[in-house]
Amino acid sequence: MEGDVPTMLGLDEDPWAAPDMVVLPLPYELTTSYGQGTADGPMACLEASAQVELHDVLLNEDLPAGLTIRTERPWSSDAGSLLEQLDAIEGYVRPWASGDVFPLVLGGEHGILPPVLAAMREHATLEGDLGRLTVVQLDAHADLRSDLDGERWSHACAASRALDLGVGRLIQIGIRAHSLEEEERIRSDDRIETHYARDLLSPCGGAAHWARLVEALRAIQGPVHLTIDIDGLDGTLVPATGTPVPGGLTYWHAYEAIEAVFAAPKATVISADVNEICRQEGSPLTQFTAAMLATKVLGAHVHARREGRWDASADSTPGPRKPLVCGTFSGFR
Ligand SMILES: [Mn+2]
Repeated sequence: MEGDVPTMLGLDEDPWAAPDMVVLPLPYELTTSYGQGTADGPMACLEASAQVELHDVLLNEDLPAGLTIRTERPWSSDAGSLLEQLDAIEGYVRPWASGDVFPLVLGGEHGILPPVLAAMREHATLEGDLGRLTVVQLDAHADLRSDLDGERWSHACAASRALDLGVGRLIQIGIRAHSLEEEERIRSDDRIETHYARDLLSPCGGAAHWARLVEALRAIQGPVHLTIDIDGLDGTLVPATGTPVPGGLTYWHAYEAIEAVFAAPKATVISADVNEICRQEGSPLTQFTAAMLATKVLGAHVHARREGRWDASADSTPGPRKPLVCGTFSGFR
């Protein structure tokens, strides 16, 4: 790989090979409200990924398991307005959305979700209609506010804006910090199914709640986007993320949720993101945890391919792909 961008898992990459999986570093930080540092998060995660074991127990082979992973140049944009930046994110992801490659986005704040989904509308299984898509969200926060301090495109509104774009179903896991407005939205919008951390991790009934959730994940049908806000994990595991929250998922909860979604016999996970990654100083724990989850996503994807749950619908184009010009978000002006 040219330049100073580390590759996913520290693998040697041939930039001219046709990729099966693409890792898209998306250092976007415009509206993060509390912590700082999501812009550097994707780089920190890629660096940490070199220390992650290549072995996934689902595969009898080390990653990349005979497939090709490409780490793209990080997203950047000098667009002036927030909406133009969201357009630029959509344009950065779009070349990887046609269905020949599995895209894994490393963020960046959760505000990347709407433009990533807008790009994925081009996927062959969606044919432009996000109503067919199920979004599975691991998160401490519901991200269902209508706005945060007047900003509709804040990371605190990511799930609201995804639903505005027409997403058919939203399954939330690990939620434990939300407003009354968000709770009312959860109750009134039948597209939303929220599994609260207090139920999933209850000292008495937690295991039964968790088993029901895993069953629900395995019953999903159709195309899925998996969005993992690392603050869905307990704050002790990701202390450097923008808003770490106690009372969250263990590593094994997140791991099992990822495996369950990819193992759903009637679903295809078409894309994923791991977001709100920040570089932790003095210990690599936050970025290493993010890298472990990102690697689990790739391993689960490879396994799904082997089980016939990935239909590469177009021939993969070798070589680099240029961002496309997209205008979904500036159209909201
Ligand atoms: Mn979030």
